[in-house]
Amino acid sequence: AGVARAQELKGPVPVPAGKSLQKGERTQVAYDKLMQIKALPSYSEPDWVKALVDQGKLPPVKDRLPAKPIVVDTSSVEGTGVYGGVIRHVSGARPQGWNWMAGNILAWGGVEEIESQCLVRLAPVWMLTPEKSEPLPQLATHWEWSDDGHALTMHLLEGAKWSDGQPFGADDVMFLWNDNMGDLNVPAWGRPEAFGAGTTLEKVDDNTIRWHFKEKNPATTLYQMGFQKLCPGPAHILKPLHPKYNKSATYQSYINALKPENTPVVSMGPWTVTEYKPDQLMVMRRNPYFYEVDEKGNQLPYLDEVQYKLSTWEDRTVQTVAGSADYANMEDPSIYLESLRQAKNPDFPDKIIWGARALDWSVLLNYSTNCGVQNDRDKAIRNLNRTLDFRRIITQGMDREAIGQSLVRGPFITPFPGGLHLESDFGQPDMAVYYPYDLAGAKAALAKLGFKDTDGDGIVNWPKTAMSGPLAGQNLQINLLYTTLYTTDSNVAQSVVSMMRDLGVSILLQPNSTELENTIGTCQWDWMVRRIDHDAQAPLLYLDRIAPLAANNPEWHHGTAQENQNLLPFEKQLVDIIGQIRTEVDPAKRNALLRDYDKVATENVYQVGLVAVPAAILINKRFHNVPPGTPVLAYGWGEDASMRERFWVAKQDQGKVSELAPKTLPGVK
Ligand code: BQZ
Ligand code: CA
Repeated sequence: AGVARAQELKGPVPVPAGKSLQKGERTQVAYDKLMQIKALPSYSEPDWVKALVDQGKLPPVKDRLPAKPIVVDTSSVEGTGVYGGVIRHVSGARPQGWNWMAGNILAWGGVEEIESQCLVRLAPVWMLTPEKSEPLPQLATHWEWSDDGHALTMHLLEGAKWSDGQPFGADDVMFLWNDNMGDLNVPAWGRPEAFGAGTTLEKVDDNTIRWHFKEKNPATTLYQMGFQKLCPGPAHILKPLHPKYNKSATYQSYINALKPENTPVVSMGPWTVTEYKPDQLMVMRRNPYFYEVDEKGNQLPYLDEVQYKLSTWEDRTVQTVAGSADYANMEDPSIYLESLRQAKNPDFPDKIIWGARALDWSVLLNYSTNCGVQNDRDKAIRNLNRTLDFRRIITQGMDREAIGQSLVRGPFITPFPGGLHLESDFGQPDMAVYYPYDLAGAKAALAKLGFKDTDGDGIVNWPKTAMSGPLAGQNLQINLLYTTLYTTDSNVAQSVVSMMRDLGVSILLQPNSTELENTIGTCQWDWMVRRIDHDAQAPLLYLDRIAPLAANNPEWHHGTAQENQNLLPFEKQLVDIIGQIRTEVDPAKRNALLRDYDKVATENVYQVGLVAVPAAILINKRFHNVPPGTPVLAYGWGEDASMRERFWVAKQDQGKVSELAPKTLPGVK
């Protein structure tokens, strides 16, 4: 209703369509073929690992594997691999520590997807055939709903072990749920409220857990049980360090309990970090207890080592193009043209797999009225951010075509109206309400809101009314937080400054060179440039991040431990739509509801979307089993969507890159 108010402004128009860059075949495999849970007659491992077994340094492979391992299909790619070889990654982030249950950042770039394994696996869902496109097994192998639709029983990988040989089981999951997610002093990635009000988790036995839901058939809950929410860490190590169980521990000591230099990291993943050199590199070696095998019983992974060079995100693309690294999500538009020019060279080292426009850059406006409000200035800015007419003005003051062309010329970038991604499984061009660039209208509407340049310096001044608080009469100046870890974020922030200046709004840049998550958690920011990517591409996995279901989300509207968010009327509508999605068993109806969500979110300019950008996977040609058509971002990032544990390198190519820690295993001396 309120949406029609800003009469000065042009009304919605269709979003300009983009040309698709995707081409080539796309892997398709049936759910029950991709992964099976079953015992095989015999198991194999690399010869040098077998030698360690023979020397008595490690139990035999069949005793290291679960009773029924996850048998992964290789026939839908190139087939059975050979052991050996290395993949070299680059990350622009740095590990904060290894306590992922307590929200530590491990280094991104696919590190978390190796170290933290979750109840279900989502990233490879993109390759499933449509008859059964659902979360895949990971630490939970199978599950069943009760007849009344209120309970979900999950069976865990029986007999699976952590990389230090200690048993994995229900206690690990219970510790995550009760003492991390359920403890507001721990900045966990997920909160119990996001699983529906009143949801509880019960340990049935060491290998079985049972969820109890107040709602009937919350089918989409399974999508919340994967990366990065339901990924237990080793309770046998962390429980004794948690303040609830250790009187001399504090929350701070618990959160930082596993320092980056504490290696080897204890993990359930295919490899684990065995060496860390700050600002230089991390080495990961194969985990001898990893729970997957191929159809022939060869324990995975095929590659013995993963290296992470610690550099910048842009350098990831540059090094992969140059052949000194092996994998990049090419996501920095300013170097697309140069990379594509080099790709014409016959010696170009990589395959290029283009994906959908799955990345976006947006400006988030802080809506929080209790979190991080330190004074009356903050209060006035938050209230302004919460005013729809103001958000319309800001969004229509953004020239998205110009921002896109300034990042990279050509057909790559399209305007992004905010909300969810149009190029996604559920997306349709007309689902978004898109308010076009209209500088004159935006200026007029700003004046009508009472903001006029009373002192002739080109910046509008706050009206002398109660809404302005201590800012009455001052220039309208807003702080804009952005990360300097990505060049694109810096470039976008610069564009926002100049466009807002044309509108008469002064922007004070707040560059941040650590992880934005830290500042987001404090709520001490006005506006922020943000790449939202996965939440908008695969919202089913992140329902808790796109509307205020719990106090810790969305990033731009937090509550506090004491007080929930003050929801705007349209946010209540969004929460309501998400409630319907949670219990909708029909995927087609779920998609329709996601489109309803998008309409409400964009009509109300929930965030100021700017540009939608396609990305490409660059991967060195020496790897086999890279699934054709792997998306950079769908149900997870390309690193996990491509299933690295199945990658292999032919013997004659293995010498091209040497291992840094040959023939070593984490924790085995
Ligand atoms: C991909 C990804 C894998 C996080 C991160 C980073 C964080 C966000 C996001 C991407 C990086 C890479 O993205 O840019 O290509 O390798 O790691 O985890 O942007 O700042 O908070 O959500 O995934
Ligand atoms: Ca002024």
